Amino acid sequence: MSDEPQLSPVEKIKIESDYLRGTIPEELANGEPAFGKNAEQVIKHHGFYQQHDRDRRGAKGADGKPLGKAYSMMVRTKLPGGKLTAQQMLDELDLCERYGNGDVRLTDRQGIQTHGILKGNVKAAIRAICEARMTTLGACGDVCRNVLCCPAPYRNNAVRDEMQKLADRVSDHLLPNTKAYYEIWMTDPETGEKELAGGGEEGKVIEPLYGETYLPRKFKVAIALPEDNCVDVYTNDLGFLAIVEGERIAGYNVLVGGGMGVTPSNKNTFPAVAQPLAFVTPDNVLRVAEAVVKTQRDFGCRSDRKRARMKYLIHDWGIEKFRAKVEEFYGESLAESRPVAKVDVEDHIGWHEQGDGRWFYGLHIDNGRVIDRGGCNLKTAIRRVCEQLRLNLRITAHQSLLFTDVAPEQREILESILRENGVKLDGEISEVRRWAIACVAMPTCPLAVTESERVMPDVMAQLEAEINRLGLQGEKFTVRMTGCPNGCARPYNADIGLVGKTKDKYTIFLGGRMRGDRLAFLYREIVPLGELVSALIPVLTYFKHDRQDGETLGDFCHRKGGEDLLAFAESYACEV
Ligand code: SRM
Ligand code: SF4
Repeated sequence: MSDEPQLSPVEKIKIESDYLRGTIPEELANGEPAFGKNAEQVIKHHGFYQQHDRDRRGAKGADGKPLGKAYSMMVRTKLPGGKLTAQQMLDELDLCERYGNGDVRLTDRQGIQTHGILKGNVKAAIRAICEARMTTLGACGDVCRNVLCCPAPYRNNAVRDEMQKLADRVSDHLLPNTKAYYEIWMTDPETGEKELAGGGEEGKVIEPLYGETYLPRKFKVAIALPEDNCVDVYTNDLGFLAIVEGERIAGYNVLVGGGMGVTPSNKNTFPAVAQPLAFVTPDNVLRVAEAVVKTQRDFGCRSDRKRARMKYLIHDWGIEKFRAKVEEFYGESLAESRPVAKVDVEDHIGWHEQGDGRWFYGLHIDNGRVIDRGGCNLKTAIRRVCEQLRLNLRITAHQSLLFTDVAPEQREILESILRENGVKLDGEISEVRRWAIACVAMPTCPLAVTESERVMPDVMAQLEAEINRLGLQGEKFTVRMTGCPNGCARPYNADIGLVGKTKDKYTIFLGGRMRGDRLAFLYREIVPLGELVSALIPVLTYFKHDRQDGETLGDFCHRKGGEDLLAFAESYACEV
């Protein structure tokens, strides 16, 4: 018997799928409400997930019999650097109304999700996205996902435009090459004609970069500036931190091995922040990206999907061995990373001059949900802005939206459309809410063990009241909540991370920071939802009284450490 570890079942499914076709075409035509087990894995590579409505779990019909799972699909649009036009946003809004559950969800990777699409409508939905000149290919699956990039459209120097162009180039370069996507989704159902030519040329190896089994796991790339790490570059498998000299990009520090997911039952899993690998000039970014991808492709773990992300390969090998292998693929040795003075973060909310006579407006959106509810007609407002002003848009990695290229005379119109629809402007949103994000969780995420997005507004309201009482409303810190330990809202490098642990109970992490380059530590476990804010009050009180000059909440918690914070919390409890 061979000593080679057994391939995980998903690896076999990928091999048998014939470059991501699998049984999708047949299953699209079989009239069933759901895809089968194997196809469920393959569809992810086409940019959608099979889900079911967890609020309806266990529901019974009038005859008292269980109704069974209410299946639907979540389709994710990939937008490198978060860029889209007014028309593309309108197309997404039409799509969610025609085929989905009526709202769209901006993600913390600058993408758009539509939930609730029935299997019978998924082809029409993906076609509509492609016809709007967007794609879902590579939005999910074991390939390079949406490439993040700072969305701020400052035009007074070329730096940010160059980074956005790079995001497009990296995204194109790492795009799967298979024709399956176009065959399945873009073939005219009546004529059988293919409307878009895609995939490899005849006679060319189908997937020259990925091969037939693609990558061992998802692979994430981000591009940031040290003075504006708004995309949380350190949580990505591969990061590019631009080194600017004068008004031009001299090159990029290459960071590797970030990732947030943890499987509590597997002690060999952990979150990690990316570490420096090398410095490359702009013309070598694609080459080095390819070399890193090939290293993960050939040496990443394919037997255990819980340990298949690149962070584990780097952990097991050490950075030196990893660098040596990347250099082999790269074809020469890599230069050392350049020193970085200071990493900072902007959220780009509010009005900003672009530097070309125009403006952009950053609109905070609570947890990225674009919906009309509770007197706030956000979806209607965004629709009207797009129809009337035809502005360009960019999604931020904080689940919010920038309206860009606003002419001075359009500023007032934009604000009045938002106000008329009950949408709060930047000055009306607290600092803590501005920086907070939550993952989707219930009712669509199959992996959620607790609520997240749906309870976050309430947690925020409680926290805002306490912060105001303590006079800390000017403080800038991140609160991030997830409904399970997979870490979709990046809670493990935040000032405060609230991670769903078991039904209605959370683990509190403290001591990360906005810069995103440090992991938080576990502070308290199994805290009921209703006690989360009261568990944080002693920490905030201690911070208020014992912080050093200019110290942030995350830095304070990091300096004090868990034991000290817990001891203070105990004495605080005795006093009140
Ligand atoms: Fe995520 C899986 C939602 C960003 C780590 N994530 C999922 C799924 C697809 C559940 C599933 O596998 O069936 C969730 C769908 C819920 C739903 O109903 O919509 C989901 N992830 C999200 C989004 C929508 C969260 C959000 O509220 O914005 C984000 C979509 C981004 C996008 O446009 O592509 C999202 N996920 C992230 C991030 C943050 C990031 O990438 O910057 C992470 C942490 C970084 C990382 O990858 O390590 C993240 N998601 C995961 C993991 C853990 C991966 C791991 O290595 O262990 C899973 C579970 C898995 O892959 O098995 C997961
Ligand atoms: Fe689902 Fe967990 Fe991700 Fe939240 S963190 S969206 S619950 S997988």
